[in-house]
Amino acid sequence: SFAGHQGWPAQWRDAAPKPAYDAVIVGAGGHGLATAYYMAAEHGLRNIAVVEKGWLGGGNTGRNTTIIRSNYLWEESEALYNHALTLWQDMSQVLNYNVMYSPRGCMMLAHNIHDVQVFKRHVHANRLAGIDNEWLSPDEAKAFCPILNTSEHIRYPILGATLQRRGGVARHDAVAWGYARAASALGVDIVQNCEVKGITRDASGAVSGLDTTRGPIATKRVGVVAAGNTSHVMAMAGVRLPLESYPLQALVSEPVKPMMPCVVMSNTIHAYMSQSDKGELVIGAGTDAYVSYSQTGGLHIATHTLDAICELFPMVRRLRMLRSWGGIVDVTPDRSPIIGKTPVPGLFVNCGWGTGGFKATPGSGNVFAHTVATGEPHRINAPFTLDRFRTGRLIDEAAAAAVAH
Ligand code: FAD
Ligand code: PYC
Repeated sequence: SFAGHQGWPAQWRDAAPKPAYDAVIVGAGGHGLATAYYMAAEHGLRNIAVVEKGWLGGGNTGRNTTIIRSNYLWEESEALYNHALTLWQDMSQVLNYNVMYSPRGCMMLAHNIHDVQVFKRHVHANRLAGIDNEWLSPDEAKAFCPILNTSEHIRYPILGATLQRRGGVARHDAVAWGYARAASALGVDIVQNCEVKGITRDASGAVSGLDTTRGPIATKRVGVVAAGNTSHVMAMAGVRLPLESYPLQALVSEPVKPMMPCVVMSNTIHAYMSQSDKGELVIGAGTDAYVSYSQTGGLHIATHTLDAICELFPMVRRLRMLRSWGGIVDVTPDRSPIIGKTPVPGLFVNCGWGTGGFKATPGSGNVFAHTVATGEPHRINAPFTLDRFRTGRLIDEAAAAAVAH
């Protein structure tokens, strides 16, 4: 190439599927790749594969806006997301791959009395659990993020904000690539362009294999990590899940010099923003209002978000937008994920992360690896059962999910 980048070795083996494996993970997003990595690294399973219908990291992992935080309300979620946040701290060293984790602080804005009360409740809950989170006055919020418009005369004035200083961003592609390279080096087969079309079962009803576009694969253990497509894949085994799938959109501006020191989110007015290392402002919306598998999304959702962004950060008003895109997010009724066993022996599922699973990637992979490898949930994902929608032991994180959905 004209840049001189020639002859670089492939970072992972482009494997062809073998006829049989000890376990197969469906979906090579960050969660699936992390699962395979920890299954190999921590549980010694090497005869395993990750099968991916497209290209590795091309799903929501490559489409998300990379916000990382662990300021959730309930103890179950605090344990899960904080497990992930702990693993983010030294992920670059563990994988020997720079994932550019940047704990620059994640601020969530309150615009009405309800927001103030709910966010203060989160701050108290987090601090009781030993998780950093603090309440800022409008002036303190402006001191932390000087481009914020804290005027009392805007349509939704800022009444205060929470700040999790360990929150921040990371480079999404690098997370997928880092886990892929490390897993491949441990012997995991990563098979791209391999769509799962069927899940086969033996006479007892247990999983016996997968039908894929690259042929049948025999295996007694399958972990489905197919965000945006979970309902379809699980239906192949006759399992119905309480999921609704929505488009979620994001967009980036033309690159500018550093101007935005942290992440700012506002659930109430459906907008959030950070600045990438390239200089682009990374902006996102709430979900589209209807269920759909169209990644296009409604234009009015993006324009409404830009209205809110322009009011919150008036100095960006003349910037041009470079690109916009969408991903499909699988949302559960309590806005918490499902990570665990299913009614089908040998079939495990990790899904329902909705708008907020990127931050959980290392923790999710770590506990799901334990679940698939041992057949039993890790203590951290034990509460995140499918069964909770029958027993009523829900983990309601609708407020902490932060992005309106
Ligand atoms: P994916 O990366 O989507 O991986 C699933 C894979 O399964 C895909 O590659 C897909 O091709 C594959 N697959 C599906 N069906 C099959 C099949 N039949 N056979 C084989 N393979 C199959 N979260 C945050 O924490 N912070 C954010 O700032 C954030 N921003 C977001 C912004 C947007 C616009 C979107 C769309 C999402 C955002 N999220 C965010 C959510 C986050 O992206 C997801 O929760 C997370 O990336 C899910 O990871 P995953 O590895 O499970 O899914
Ligand atoms: O979960 O923090 C989040 C998030 C931000 C943008 C989309 N999801």
